[in-house]
Amino acid sequence: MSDKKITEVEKTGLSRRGFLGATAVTGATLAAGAATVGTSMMSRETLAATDKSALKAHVGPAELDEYYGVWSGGQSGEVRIVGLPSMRELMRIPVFNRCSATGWGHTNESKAILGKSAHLENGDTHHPQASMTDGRYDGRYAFIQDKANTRVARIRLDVMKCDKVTTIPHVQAIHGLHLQRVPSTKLVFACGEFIAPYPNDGKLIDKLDEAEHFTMYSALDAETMEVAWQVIVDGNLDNTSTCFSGKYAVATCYNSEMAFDLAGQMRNERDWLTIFNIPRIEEEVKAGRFITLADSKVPVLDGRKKNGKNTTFTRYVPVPKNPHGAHTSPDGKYFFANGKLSPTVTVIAIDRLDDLFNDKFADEREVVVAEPELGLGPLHTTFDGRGNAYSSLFIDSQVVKWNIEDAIRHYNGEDVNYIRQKVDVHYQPGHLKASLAETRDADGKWLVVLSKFSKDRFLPTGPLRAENDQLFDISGEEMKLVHDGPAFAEPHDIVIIRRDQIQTKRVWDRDDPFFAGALAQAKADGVNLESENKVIRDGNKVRVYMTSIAPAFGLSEFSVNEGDEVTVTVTNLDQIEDLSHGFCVVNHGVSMEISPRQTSSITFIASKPGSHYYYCTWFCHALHMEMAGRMLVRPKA
Ligand code: CUK
Ligand code: CUA
Ligand code: CA
Repeated sequence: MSDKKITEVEKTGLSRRGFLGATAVTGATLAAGAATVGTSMMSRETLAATDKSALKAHVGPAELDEYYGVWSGGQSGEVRIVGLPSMRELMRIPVFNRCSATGWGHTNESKAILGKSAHLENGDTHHPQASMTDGRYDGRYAFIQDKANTRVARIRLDVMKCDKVTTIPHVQAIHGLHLQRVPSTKLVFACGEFIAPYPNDGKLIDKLDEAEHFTMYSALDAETMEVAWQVIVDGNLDNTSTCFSGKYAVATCYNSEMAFDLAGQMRNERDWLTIFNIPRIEEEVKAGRFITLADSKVPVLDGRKKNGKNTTFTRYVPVPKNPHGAHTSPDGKYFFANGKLSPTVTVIAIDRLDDLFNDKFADEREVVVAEPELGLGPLHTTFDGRGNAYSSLFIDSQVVKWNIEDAIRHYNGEDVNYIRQKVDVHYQPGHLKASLAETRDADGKWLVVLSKFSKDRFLPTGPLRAENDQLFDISGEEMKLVHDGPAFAEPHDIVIIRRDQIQTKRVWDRDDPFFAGALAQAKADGVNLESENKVIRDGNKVRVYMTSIAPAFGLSEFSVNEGDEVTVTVTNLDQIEDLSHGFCVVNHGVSMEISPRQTSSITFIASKPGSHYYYCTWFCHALHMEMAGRMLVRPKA
């Protein structure tokens, strides 16, 4: 923390610590924080001290990383796979976006997965999570939400492709996402962030005060990806986390005011952490004590307080105003609500929640066991598995390492210092995540801090800049910065998985469900994809089947008529690992990936008479340039 930054904050007339306590804080305060970035630089001494850690983080050419990082891609709509500790980007997985390389959003396979939301071409991914069995990664799936278009998607980790997309009904903007960790990931939880009227049909648009407004917490079945149930809540829902027993889920609420303007959302001194009792919710659903809303069959429970009285399955624990991150320590003992506008993080003992739900406490705050003051703008917290927590301080541009048990002792009146270290990050950190910190295996080796501003850390690229994903070695007493990693818009959160916990396929299985539609169509057309190249006409629909073996497509030309709807299905017969082909028709906006043993298909209109080349886009062979053919389009008579 440089002197200049302190001065900047003081200029706003507020003391540095605790200044967000009693007064209504406007967005200008957060903006003041942003204005101070770029003033703290690492000293030469600090850099020297990091040398040893940097050596540990060095992954040489041809060496493999220890971890897979699953990165959200923010408003890019994608998910990225990054190796740790090298921080090398290994793959991009298109999910809600469109992908020129793979044809995601254009191929028939991806359109079938995107389903009824296939016409929406953007997404906003924040919170990746990976499936677990007994609180440990089981390598099956990753899940990701879409704030932009209210969806949740699943990614198969064996092929690193999205295979399911579900639009969540009745709510707007899925933000927080987490999942059951124990006994295994049966449910995925999703927070509808914004409070919206129901029904939202516009009939009350001129007198919205008369409309009922709410949002909901949704649970999806991890296998079918159908919505299992929804719970209407008081206030809104921001971030969510779950315990290690499968019983409780929590979500932060920053808009207990249910306001629609900035000042209104900051009116209350305290908002709350909403707690969901999953077995009790399932009991209600099983007993048929639910409603359905007009346009869906999803069971809906009303989890709102009625006349100050709680339901059996929800509780609202007051926490300082406008909390943000919701997290769980890997020992399964505590939930954490990050203060954002308060310099505190609230620690809640999970072993007190049974008593809370059985109404043993006069005050819901009795589940709070610590509320350490950490610094300005605590957004998120992660863990090293050794009893320490690491919280990002957005406004201070720092990460603070603190000891959980010491914070509890301090809350109980003991004179102990729970802060272990503060380190500058560059700049304005959001999420941070330690290796395996979402699981029982939290190993306290590496910490990634996703900074929102990179400013002077990289060559400037015009007004739009990269974010800065920083890697720290946290294996010792002190956090040591070892790497700055530029990232395009905009990683919000990541999970870090040990490499042996994910087994990926080297080539596709020929009967993979990812391209089941194309296999079924070929079967109906009597085409053997392993050997045949065929053009089948079906009215004005033409289905072109061809193989690809480097460096040639099975067909060097095919003929269609102007206006035909053409479906090209390409099967890559190459068995060699890493030998992907592509299929692109020039001037038709048609392009797709066909990896080893994969079948891919794409449908388009042959709208232009003439001779049009198609060619392979992946450089697959010395004669890759020659891997091309022609689509001959006869003009309408
Ligand atoms: S949010 Cu982005 S920094 Cu969407 Cu988890 Cu906190
Ligand atoms: Cu096939 Cu390039
Ligand atoms: Ca609020």
